[in-house]
Amino acid sequence: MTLIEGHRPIEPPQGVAVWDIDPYDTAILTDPTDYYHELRARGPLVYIPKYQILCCGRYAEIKTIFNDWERFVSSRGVGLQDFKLDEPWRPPSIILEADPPDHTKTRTVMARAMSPRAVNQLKEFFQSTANDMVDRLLLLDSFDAVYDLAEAFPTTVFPEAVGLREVNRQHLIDYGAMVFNALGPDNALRQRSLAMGPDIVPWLTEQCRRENLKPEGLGSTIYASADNGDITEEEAGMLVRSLLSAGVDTTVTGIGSALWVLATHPEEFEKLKADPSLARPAFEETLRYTSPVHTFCRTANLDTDISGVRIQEGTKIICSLGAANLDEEHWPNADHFDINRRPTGHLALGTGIHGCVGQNIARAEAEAVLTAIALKVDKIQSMGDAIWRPNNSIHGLDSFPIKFT
Ligand code: OVV
Repeated sequence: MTLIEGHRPIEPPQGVAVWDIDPYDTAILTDPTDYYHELRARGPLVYIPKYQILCCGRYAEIKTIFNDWERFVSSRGVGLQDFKLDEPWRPPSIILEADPPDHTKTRTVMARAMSPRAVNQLKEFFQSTANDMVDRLLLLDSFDAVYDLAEAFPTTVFPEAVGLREVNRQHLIDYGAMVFNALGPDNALRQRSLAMGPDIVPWLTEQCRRENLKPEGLGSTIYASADNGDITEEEAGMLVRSLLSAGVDTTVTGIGSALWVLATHPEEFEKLKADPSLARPAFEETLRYTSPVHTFCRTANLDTDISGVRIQEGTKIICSLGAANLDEEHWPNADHFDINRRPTGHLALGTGIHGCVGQNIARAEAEAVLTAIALKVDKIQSMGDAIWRPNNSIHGLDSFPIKFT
């Protein structure tokens, strides 16, 4: 059997719209809104000839798929490759790319390490770091929202929270980009990212070892779960790898997109300034409105159906979280950014057993940055064009010159 992008190609199921488009085209990855709209409009599921695969952009169906891990598994990979048929570029994640019961054990360890209590102990450090960073940026005539803040903040606080002894900011960013690009087709984005592997993967793997982690930190908390026998030493290293895979580019993108959306919606920034306690709801609405992780796939592990469509075992479904978060059927005035919306149930952090395990940390980081800005900055002035950085699974800025006054 000839695979396409590492999965078994399927025929279009009865009654499903065929749409001749490449969801991983750079033009769509950088500016996905029209694509999201048309994907939802064409039906609950759409067949994409280029990859002979199904794609889903509606809130209701994605919610169903994500909440049914028994039918729609993660262990066969959450990108286009089916790990049952094709070898992944790195040993699979033992939390992201796993199903119960294996997943249950690793998830429990990670949830404990990043519990609300553990994250509360980081909040003061996050806030003082954000305050200092914003104070320094206020002195500049202009700066890059991405390099100088959205990347600078998480790559300062997160490695410290994990307890990394050695920090290489660019390696952390590039590794995250690699992990997320690898979930897509073998296009230029994926190839260019994976080509960095030899420069980055050995370094990253080394930092996951117990002796390279400070005794205080999330990393060492995970290794404590090896000491008490919940997981093996090797599994602890793999879970630290998961922290570093999922914890950097995601928060960088969320914070960057928050800066973009506040700079381009000054009336919303005024609301935040009038009540800085809106920092969290403002971030939540940013997540809904911009969907930092735009796509994850699932694999049907049996013959089944969704909304009356027959799905064969082995079918990959591209789930467009970005489209679902703008679905007018679920969100009144979906394409309107409103920091007072309280968008409970958005899918930017997933839903179900694989819902973001680091969401407490992500929210704490963003809250610290947005609170500092709300209290210290009068205006976020755009000083040039926002440029987006295409990635097969992440939608975020590449650069955006701004000024704080
Ligand atoms: C949610 C997520 C994204 C990327 C990588 C991982 C998890 C991981 O476990 O490695």
